[in-house]
Amino acid sequence: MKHIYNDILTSVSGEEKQLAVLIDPDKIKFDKVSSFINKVNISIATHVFVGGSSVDENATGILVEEIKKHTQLPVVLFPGDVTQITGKADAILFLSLISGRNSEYLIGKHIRSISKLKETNLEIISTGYILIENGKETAVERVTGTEPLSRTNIQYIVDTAKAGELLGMKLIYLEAGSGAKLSVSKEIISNVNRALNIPLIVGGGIRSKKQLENAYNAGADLVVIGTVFEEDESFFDELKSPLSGRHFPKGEK
Ligand code: 1GP
Repeated sequence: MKHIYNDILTSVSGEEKQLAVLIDPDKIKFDKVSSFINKVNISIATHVFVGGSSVDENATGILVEEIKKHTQLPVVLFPGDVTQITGKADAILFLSLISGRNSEYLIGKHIRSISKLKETNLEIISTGYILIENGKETAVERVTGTEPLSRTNIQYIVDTAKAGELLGMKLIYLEAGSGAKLSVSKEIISNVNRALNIPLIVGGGIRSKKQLENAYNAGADLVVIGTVFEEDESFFDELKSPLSGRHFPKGEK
């Protein structure tokens, strides 16, 4: 059943904060998947995202199949390319890189994905993907050949997110980039959240419980964390009890 987006909406209106653990198929050892997912299961994580900037063809399908053997959490594709589409997942973030001006990542790859998507039963969730500068070059920049948005031009970031919503996108994802030096600032998150009527995802460079709480308190509805779990699985131990997170109203501007 295709209920993942509705579940996100329900959590947002119930003021529940959500956490996605991002697994990059190129960075996890296959024989470690079950123990890793067991840690995800006893943490506050609500979703498993799977994807990366450059992933070997077929690696995603094999990995998702293995993940699903060990968890009931929804597995959502966060693909860097068409080759990462697999019907073994539950849903896909159908990402359009609206911070960039590379037509391939705005619409081109999407067209080429249709024949593959038609063979799956994936829930397809249209997502406006916005890359924010973080102090060092990210894989997204390199792979897509696009410039991130300046962290200081907050109004432009807000307007980009709002344009995505008005184009009919169902989620906005503010991305600082995997392993970012600077995560997306509280000021950016709160201003974008206030302008939107749709859920807001934030990711990139979040490495501590404090940063996670800050993102929630600024208005992030769903936070994505990858790198810190790859480097130190003991971080899961800090994420076993619910985190505090104030709720900020949407659609104020
Ligand atoms: C990257 O937003 C995600 O696309 C997660 O970033 O790996 O820095 O947690 P990290």
